[in-house]
Amino acid sequence: MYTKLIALSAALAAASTTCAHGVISSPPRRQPGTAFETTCGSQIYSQVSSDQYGNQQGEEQNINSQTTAACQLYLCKGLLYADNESNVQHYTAGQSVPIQIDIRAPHTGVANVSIVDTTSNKVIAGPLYSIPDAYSTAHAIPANQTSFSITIPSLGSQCSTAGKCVIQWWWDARSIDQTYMSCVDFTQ
Ligand SMILES: *[C@@H]1O[C@H](CO)[C@@H](O)[C@H](O)[C@H]1NC(C)=O
Ligand SMILES: *[C@@H]1O[C@H](CO)[C@@H](O)[C@H](O)[C@H]1NC(C)=O
Ligand SMILES: CC(=O)N[C@H]1CO[C@H](CO)[C@@H](O)[C@@H]1O
Repeated sequence: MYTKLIALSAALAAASTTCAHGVISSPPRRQPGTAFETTCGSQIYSQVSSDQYGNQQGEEQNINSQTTAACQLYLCKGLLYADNESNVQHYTAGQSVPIQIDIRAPHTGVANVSIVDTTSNKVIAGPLYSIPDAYSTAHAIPANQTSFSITIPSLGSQCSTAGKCVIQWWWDARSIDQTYMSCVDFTQ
């Protein structure tokens, strides 16, 4: 009986650490698919497919011999354009793009939204929106942390090829070492 209780509380603790936390809910975000599975391994793929709200550090725990050098967990949590070719938005310079964030479990941190070049994993514009006291557990989350707009800058020809650029939402909760990313593929 005692052993059963311990097993149950361990299972509940595991559930509460894996059940969480945040994604872009609109525009359509990068989704897991077979290219991601091949690149990062079936364990990371299963984890992200069953819960897209989880953090990058959680994925790291499932790195194994199937995880290739091309798996970049610090870029869109490893999700790939190859799985999202029919999922690309087109934005013009100066366009205002509404962003919706869905938070399942808050953790106080900082968050921002930037344009990232996926070939170099470098921010090429931004932050376009910054949230210094993000998704706090200390007070109600202000509406402008989950619903806001960004203005797409002029990017020249840098983002003319699909797959090259993403809008990346980044949320970092240092106090608990959890980092969340969610990406929208787009061209300009
Ligand atoms: C966004 O926030 C992260 C985490 O604090 C930080 O590392 C990154 O430099 C920020 N991005 C920009 C473009 O400032
Ligand atoms: C969000 O709204 C709060 C007031 O609720 C304001 O203090 C803050 O500056 C706003 N943040 C941004 C990024 O506009
Ligand atoms: C959500 C979504 O649109 N996913 C698409 C990503 O791209 C692949 C490959 O083109 C499609 O099969 C998915 O439907």
